Amino acid sequence: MNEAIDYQKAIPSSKRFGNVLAEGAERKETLIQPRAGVALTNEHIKLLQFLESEGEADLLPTTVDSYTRLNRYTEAENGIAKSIETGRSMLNGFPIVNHGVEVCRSVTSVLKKPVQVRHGTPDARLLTEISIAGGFTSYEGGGISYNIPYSKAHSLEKTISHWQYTDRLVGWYEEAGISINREPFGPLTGTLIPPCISNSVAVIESLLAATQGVKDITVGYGQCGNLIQDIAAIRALTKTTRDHLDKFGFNDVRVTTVFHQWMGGFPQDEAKAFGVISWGAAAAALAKATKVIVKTPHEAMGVPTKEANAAGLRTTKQVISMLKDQDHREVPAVLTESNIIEEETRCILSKVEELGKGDYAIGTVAAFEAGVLDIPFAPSKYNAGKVLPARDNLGAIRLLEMGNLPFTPELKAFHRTKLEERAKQEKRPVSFQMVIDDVYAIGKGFLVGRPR
Ligand code: 8ZB
Repeated sequence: MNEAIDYQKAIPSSKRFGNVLAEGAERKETLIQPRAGVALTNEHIKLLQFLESEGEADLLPTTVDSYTRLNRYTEAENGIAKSIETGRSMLNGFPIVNHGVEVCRSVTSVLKKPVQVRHGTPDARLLTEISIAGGFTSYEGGGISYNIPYSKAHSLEKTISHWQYTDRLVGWYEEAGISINREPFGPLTGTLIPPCISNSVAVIESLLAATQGVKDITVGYGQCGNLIQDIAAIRALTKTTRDHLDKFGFNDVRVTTVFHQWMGGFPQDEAKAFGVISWGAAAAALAKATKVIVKTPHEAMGVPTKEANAAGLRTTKQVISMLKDQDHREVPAVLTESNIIEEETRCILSKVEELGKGDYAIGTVAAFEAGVLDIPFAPSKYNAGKVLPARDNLGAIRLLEMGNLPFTPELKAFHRTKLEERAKQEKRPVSFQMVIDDVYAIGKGFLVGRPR
């Protein structure tokens, strides 16, 4: 620990993730960040340097491979060996645990920009230890957001406890004077998630992190596609997170936001994919998100080449720079939508708090059991799976099945009315077919999945 603390202390301020975010927020400038990771160290360094120079990235990632995410280190080792043998990456990310602390330092130290670990690991305790000692200054994930959308059989009690370990480790660094940025994974399953559900999870994970001593949190949200709803969601997310942290005495915790460009199915045509990317860039800029996570024209195909990755970044940079002087957060329609999201989120969070008798960790487990928290399309057997979303007539995401979400009768009626408007327009009843049509719509070139 002491050696790692000394190593972190020597990292210049311009390369500390939290500082760069805070400076961007101060300038009201949306920063851009890609996803990227390959198996071998030299290739990974070249990839990140390319995204820095040719992609104009403000912030860098190291995306971890799927074996490491599942703690399958022997298979990760075989992946490294096969990559050396074949001369191409046989893993879908950089296996941080197998490479170890010194190799991680050789990556993080050679770059100009701050680097964050991005993954999807239910039990990330060892990965966190190695990552922070390895010089990364930001770390993604949380006990809910890296469990329920990612896994079938990990219990929430266990993953919340595993992530309390990660957050406590970050808290320990904080107490030694080193700030490590933490980012709960906002988009969850990335499939038609209503903002109130992702915002609720983001607030809970922020509270759980702050409880363990985390001081710098970036809360996230995945683009829905309706501009008003997207800006409102980021506005509500900022407000609700701040309010809840303050309520529990965490006034000294810094909050920034991340907007994820469309996380659902993409068109295969690269030109059309750039259209989707641009629309996400516009929404992020108009919402004044602190940073935007950028997609690539290869999204429908798989892990992108470095050229495709840089192209997504430059497309985004162009739109962001053009919109930097426009701020749509106080537009009347945005305020109306933001108030609805805030009210829905309040309903969910106060029920979680009640179920946990003031303890959000206990409340979260009880809330998932009761379906008070319910993430659409999640694979986990600990998720009720009763909630079904669909788009309204303007493409905003509403709820067709509300399961056991603790909404007021007025909120329930609001969702029903919105979907009835669409049903009338399409001359078909509100039904599961709408859900299916919406899941595939963007890949086919539309936002709302209308009947042909
Ligand atoms: C939950 C995040 C999914 C997104 C991208 C996927 C998808 C995963 C890599 C990557 C570049 C990688 N992703 N692994 N992008 N390099 N090694 O994360 O394409 O967009």
